[in-house]
Amino acid sequence: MPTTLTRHATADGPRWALDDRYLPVDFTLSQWLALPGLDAQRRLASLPRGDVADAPLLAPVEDAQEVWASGVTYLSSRMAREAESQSADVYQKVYGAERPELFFKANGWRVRGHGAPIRVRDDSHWNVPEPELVLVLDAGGGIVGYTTGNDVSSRSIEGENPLYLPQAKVYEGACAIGPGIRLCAAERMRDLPISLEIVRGGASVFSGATRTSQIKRNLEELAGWLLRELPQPHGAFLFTGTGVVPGEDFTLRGGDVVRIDIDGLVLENPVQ
Ligand code: DO4
Ligand code: MG
Repeated sequence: MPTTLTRHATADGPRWALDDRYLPVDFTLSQWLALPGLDAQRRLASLPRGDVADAPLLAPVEDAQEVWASGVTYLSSRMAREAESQSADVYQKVYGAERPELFFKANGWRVRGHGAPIRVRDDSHWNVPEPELVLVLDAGGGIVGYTTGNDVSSRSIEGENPLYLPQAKVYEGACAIGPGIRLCAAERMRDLPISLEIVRGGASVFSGATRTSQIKRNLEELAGWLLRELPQPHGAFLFTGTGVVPGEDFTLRGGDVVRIDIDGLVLENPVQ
């Protein structure tokens, strides 16, 4: 069965590939994700495949997909936010509540791919990467695969007031996913290793790791909440929260390189 979908910048425009071979020019993620439950992987496997896909990688998302994120799904994320915030109880409440925290992160066209620069805000003095499993959902909310994501965030802006969350989380260069979409069932995502490494001037300045089994909620539950009153006819991407939080003395700097590895699917981005 096929395993990885990637998107490439060819001379004729963006083109999808499956396991390093181009799919037909008219293949779109939107159309593929629009048909929920019809054995998505088999439909892909039956498509003809062409030349080796050697054009540069793009983020594996189209303009039509929205990218959403869930938060405070790991205990470590709750603890870090409680410590930095003037309004600590909101994190405790949402961690224990039935309804998860969900927030809009990016339109597909704004997302950065593997190798593309990410950014920190000029008006924020405390900034971190957030390494996260990102679910790829079909139009029915079914989980068809995952990709590796970086929910780059301002801790100083969110810490000042939780109502500033959209400014802490949604700005140019704050969302990266890639390098491709690994096609697999949710069952295979329940205990994946996630690691984060930040390199500065050739030396590692932070490293940390967790596993997706530390997520407090199940993945189908998160997907279900997202689609509850918000149809996603072209499919959608859903970040599942971070479980790796650098210490309070750490902030990202221009020139850093952020490397996130989820079970071998490695997303690397320089900080602009
Ligand atoms: O509550 C703020 C955002 C949480 C988040 O992005 C995370 O836990 O990953
Ligand atoms: Mg996050």
